[in-house]
Amino acid sequence: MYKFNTPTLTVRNFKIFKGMIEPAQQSEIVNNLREVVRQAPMFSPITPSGYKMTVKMTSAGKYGWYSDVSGYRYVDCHPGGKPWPNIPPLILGLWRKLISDTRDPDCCLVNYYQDGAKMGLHQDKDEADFKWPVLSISLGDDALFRIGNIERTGKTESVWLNSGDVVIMGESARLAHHGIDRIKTGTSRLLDKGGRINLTLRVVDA
Ligand code: MD3
Ligand code: FE
Repeated sequence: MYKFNTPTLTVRNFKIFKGMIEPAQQSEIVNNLREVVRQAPMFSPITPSGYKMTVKMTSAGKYGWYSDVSGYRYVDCHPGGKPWPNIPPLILGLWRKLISDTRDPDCCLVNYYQDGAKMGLHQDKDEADFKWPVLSISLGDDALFRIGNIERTGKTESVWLNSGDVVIMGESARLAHHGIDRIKTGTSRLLDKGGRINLTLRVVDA
């Protein structure tokens, strides 16, 4: 189910490709995202327990990921009411090259971390089927990524993700707990206002 088979490192079946996206292409992706964010402005979702997430988000594609007190889910419109913008072709091209040229992702979730934003340990299980891997692209400041187990508890391992790194989470990694503990502010000049963007490409429908 994925076509690139020489990861720089593999941690608990998370396949990490360091620096796979060259700086010029990173800038091009950021330019494409400016248009996505213009059409679908970032917002901070509310968790089902009522906390405002520290990460800002938006999405592109058929669905966007959304959360409020009613729960986590995929929705077909931005909270402002408009459909999500299309996934930029350059980003789709990476999915087609690395994962599948017959099944496109249904969602490109755009996470933006600034000023101490983090994401607690969680599983991604709002999708209808877990047979497709999730593809992650890191842009901007370095992030400390924590990898856990299928179960909520047990030992975890941490790795730094840098701008241009790509991670593929499939098979046993697909339902592993994971999170972002912290961002090292000012480690990249890719984004004018600093911080880190993570893109995750996901198949949502079965
Ligand atoms: C493992 N994002 O959006 S990307 C998320 O850097 C999320 O913004 C983090 O966790 C970030 O849900 C980590 C790595 C990642 C993304 C999706 C996964 C790991 C995953 C889905 C299943 C398993
Ligand atoms: Fe996740």
